[in-house]
Amino acid sequence: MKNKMQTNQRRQFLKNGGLTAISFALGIEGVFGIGLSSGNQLFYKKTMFSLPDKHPEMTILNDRPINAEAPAHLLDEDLTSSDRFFVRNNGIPPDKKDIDPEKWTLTIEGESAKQTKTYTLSALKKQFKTYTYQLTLECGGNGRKEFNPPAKGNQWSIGAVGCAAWTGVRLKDVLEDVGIKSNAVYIGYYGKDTHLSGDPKKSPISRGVPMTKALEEESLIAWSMNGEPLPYLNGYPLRLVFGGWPASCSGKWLSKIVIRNKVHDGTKMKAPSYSVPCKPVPPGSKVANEDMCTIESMPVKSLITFPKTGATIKLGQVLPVRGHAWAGDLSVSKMEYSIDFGATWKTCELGTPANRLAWQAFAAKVQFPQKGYFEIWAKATDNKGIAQPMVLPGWNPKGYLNNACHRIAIKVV
Ligand SMILES: Nc1nc2c(c(=O)[nH]1)N[C@H]1C(S)=C(S)[C@@H](COP(=O)(O)O)O[C@H]1N2
Ligand SMILES: [Mo]
Repeated sequence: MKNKMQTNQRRQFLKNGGLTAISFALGIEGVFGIGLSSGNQLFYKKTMFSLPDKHPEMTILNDRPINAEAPAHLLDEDLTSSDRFFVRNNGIPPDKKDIDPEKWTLTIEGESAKQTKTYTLSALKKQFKTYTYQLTLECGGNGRKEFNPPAKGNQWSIGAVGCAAWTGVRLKDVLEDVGIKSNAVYIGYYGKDTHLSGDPKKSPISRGVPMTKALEEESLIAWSMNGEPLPYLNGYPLRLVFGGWPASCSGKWLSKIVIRNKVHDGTKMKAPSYSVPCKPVPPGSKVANEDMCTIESMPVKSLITFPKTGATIKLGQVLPVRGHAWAGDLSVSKMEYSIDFGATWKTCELGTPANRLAWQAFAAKVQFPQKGYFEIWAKATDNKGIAQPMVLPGWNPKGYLNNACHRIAIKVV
């Protein structure tokens, strides 16, 4: 059974003729005429309706399950507002009217838990110290749209990423309160969302992280985003947040955590889900599941969030350019831009992260040598010296980990 919100959205889709009709009605947002039809997110599509509590300019990729991303210019803020934070659902969220934060509970159990213990949300808040961290979440499939041969799944452009201030308790503190057996290797989560089929025995997604990541100081069980309760579509009232790892590890509508004595084997934990070939393969290859490795820390990446792609500027004017850069478990140590398709690079100013696993701001003042069409490309380098590739990195069957340089179009008149 679809819940009411789903039904309403579905109806709205039908009214607009569904996704196909919407894509025909798109307007190119750039201020100047012709755009590249494919390639690197130089022009944005605009959908004609919006999701509850989400910005009207969010791009909706799917309505069942709901998947929506932000165009780059919406991500210009230091911290991503909740109405601009992407949504990646694998199933149907619990009905909003059935969620009572007063009655919400979290159970910790599993082979490697010393006991089974259930906490109410208010007990979590009272019993443990509260922490706030700015943590970057990016879907493992962000950038999938560019892969060729194409990969099935949500055709994310560049906006399945955000950095917010998350408030909650340390997962570590709660796990230690329950007691962790010495043979523990992994944690897995379960949420209150339901499988698309409606089968209550099936879980839409149940992933997790190795104990080392689970026990990091910044790994949170969070109830708040940017000082407000979590947005409904982002896991209200409780979720996990593991900055720097595929956001699929960060379980929403969190109701249970299992401490496992082996790698968690929940839905979408095994290859090919959230996995890439352990060694590089030619584009279009078939890869056996046993030759795939689960994605852990995400690669270095950056996004130009100002100006909006398609901006026009007068020759001689200085164009302020800015954005964010992040690097999974690492930090970003260098940020560069190019206005000649990567032939030459100049250094950007780069900020320090607010805390570990937060994205970093960058800025540059850009001048153009002549009138005409230009692109600004941005390239981040992590603190191990690894930079973003300029073109699509290693093809993989499910289209994960595209961290190619972001580009925007500029017309100088
Ligand atoms: N319970 C639950 N948790 C979930 C998901 C989901 O469908 N159900 N999707 C995962 C995936 S694939 C991603 S990328 C992130 C997205 O988090 P967001 O929707 O808050 O941006 O949530 C993860 N946690
Ligand atoms: Mo994801």
